[in-house]
Formats: sequence, structure tokens, C-alpha cells
Amino acid sequence: MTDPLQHAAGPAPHPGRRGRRAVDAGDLVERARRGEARAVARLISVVEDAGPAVREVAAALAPHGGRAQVVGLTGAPGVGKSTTTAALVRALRQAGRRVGVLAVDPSSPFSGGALLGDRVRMQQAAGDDGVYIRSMATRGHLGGLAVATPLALRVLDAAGCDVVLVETVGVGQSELDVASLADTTVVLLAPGMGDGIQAAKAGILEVADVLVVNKADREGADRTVRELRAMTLLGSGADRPGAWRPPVCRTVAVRETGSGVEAVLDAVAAHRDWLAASGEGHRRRTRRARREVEAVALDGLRRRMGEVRGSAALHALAERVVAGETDAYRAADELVARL
Ligand SMILES: Nc1nc2c(ncn2[C@@H]2O[C@H](COP(=O)(O)OP(=O)(O)OP(=O)(O)O)[C@@H](O)[C@H]2O)c(=O)[nH]1
Ligand SMILES: [Mg+2]
Repeated sequence: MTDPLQHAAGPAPHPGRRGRRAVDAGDLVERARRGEARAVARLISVVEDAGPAVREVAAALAPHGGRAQVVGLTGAPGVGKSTTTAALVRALRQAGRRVGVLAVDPSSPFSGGALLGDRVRMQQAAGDDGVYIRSMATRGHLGGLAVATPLALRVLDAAGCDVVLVETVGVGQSELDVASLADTTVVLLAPGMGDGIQAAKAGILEVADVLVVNKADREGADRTVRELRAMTLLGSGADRPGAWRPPVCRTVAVRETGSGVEAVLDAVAAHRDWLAASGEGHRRRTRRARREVEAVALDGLRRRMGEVRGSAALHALAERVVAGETDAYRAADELVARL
């Protein structure tokens, strides 16, 4: 008897099936490594589309990573993440660094208009080819970002970026929180929006490697800085020898009156050195890879479940549940075992 599950879980469809151009992953990765912006863009599109070619891309990228420092920027909506990112890009470019920017919007199934606008503005601000800027959204595919974002980071890493800045909204409330992706997490606050106590309540202090009080041109910045400094001193374990104590920076990110961005870059560089010296960098990367493997596995299972839905085998199992010959748990075990 033929097993419809067997068929559903069969070989992946051929890359050309959907009428797309075949992808030569090895060639694209080579070109991206030489700094060809078009190859970088194409690779990230392949990653975002999550088609069959993504496997080859992942394989071709595997030996070429580990150089870039991934810096996550997070904080409440409107706190100034995009403005700060743009300021950091300018400063890093002035220092001759190659920079990647990934703006990730976990809440939107489409590329958000705001993010898109940001991206265009940033590219103009940078005005050169030493910076790659992309925005990513879920495209309505559950688990999609958790799979696509780490791989997009690998693309930018392979392309020779020294630093990749990742902007996301919020902390820890989505399947993809930036702290799990980044080597270094920068948490932004603004005076009057969320003071230190609120930050502590929201669990922000635990994930922050660098704290930034942006909009320091506004009233109340001094107080917020003071409170945060006091809290990082109280923080558990921060006084152990060799521990990292998150510095608190104050910035005005808007270009015309900008200040404090250099200090943020210094803090980020110091954290990079600490990551290397303490071994924490390796631990974080291993943790990141573990989550990535998990996300890919989950994604694969979801897809196979999708293929099984409506299959004759599932129907047969359902009939047996109705007839009282088995129960939903045993039926589910059977189903999963055959995936
Ligand atoms: N006064 C002042 N305004 C700022 C500063 N930084 C950013 N802004 C303004 O704050 C607004 C929001 O800034 P964005 O950079 O878009 O904030 P964001 O955190 O990226 O916002 P979302 O992506 O929507 O969460 C903009 O109007 C900025 O011009 C600052 O240092 N001082
Ligand atoms: Mg933004």
C-alpha cells in the first residue's frame, strides 16, 4: 500500500520548479565575499524567500563566518533606534569600517513602510558602498524570521562587514528577540518614556550590554542616566572580578545636534574585547547556533505538517479516533513518527 505521508515527506522540489532562476549559491557567495553589493542583496532575498535554494546558500556560507560583531539595538517604539543606527553607521564609516544593517520587524507580515523609509534614508546618509542595509519582515510565515535572520547575518558577515547592526522593536516579546541574535545588545531608553525603574521591571537590564539614554537633549536625561547607573551597580554579579558592567551612555542621535555616538561605539568595541577575553563570545555564538538549529528543525516540521494536512493518512487516523480505536495522543504520535 502506498503511504501518502511518505509521498508528502519526499524529496524537496527542484529549485527551478517555481519558474525562478536557478541559484548558483557557491558563485553568489564568492561574489559577495568580494564585496559585490548585488550578490549580497540576492543572497538575502534567497534567504528571505526560504525556497529550496536556501540550503545551498547556508552550506556555501558556513565556512566564511565569525568575523563580524553583531550589535543588536532594541528599545520601545520611537525611542530613536533608527536615528541612532544611522548615526552609528556614519561614525563607523568615518572610521573606515564596513557595516551591515538589518532592520527586523517581527510584528509586521510585510516589509513595514516605516522601516523601508528608514532604510532609504540610511543608505543616502551613508552614501557609499561600504554599507549594506536591508529590512526583513515575516511575510506571514510563522517561524520565518527565526530562520531567516541568522542566515541573513551570515550573509553580511561573509560579505566582510566588521559590524552588523540589527534593529528590532521591543525586547523578548517575540519569537525573535534581538538579545538571542547579537554578540552585543544595546538597549535604548529616552527620558520620560521609560525611566530606570520601568526598565528594570521590563527585564531590560538583564539583556543590556550597553545602555543608551537617547534624546538627552530632553528634560530628565540626567536623572534617567543616574538611575540606570545605580541599577547596573546593584545588578547581580556585576561586581564579580572580570564581569561586564553595562556602561550607560547618553546620546542625541539626530544629526544636526548629535552627540555621544562615539562613546557608544567605544562601549561596543570594549564589549567586543571583553567577549573575546572572557570566552563569553564563544558561549553566545554557540547558544545562537543552538537556537538556529532548533528553529530550522521546527520550521521543517511545520512544513511537513502542512503537507500532511488533508492527507489520506491523517484522515484514516481521524476515522480511528472517531471509532474509538485510538485516541488523539496516540494518533498524533503515529503521525509525528511518520513525518
Ligand atoms: N529630540 C530628539 N529627537 C530624537 C532623537 N533621536 C531620535 N529622535 C526623533 O525621535 C523620532 C523617532 O525616532 P526613530 O529613530 O524613528 O525611533 P525608532 O526607535 O527607530 O522608532 P520605531 O522604529 O518606530 O520603533 C524621530 O522623529 C526622531 O527624529 C534625539 O536624540 N533627540
Ligand atoms: Mg525604527
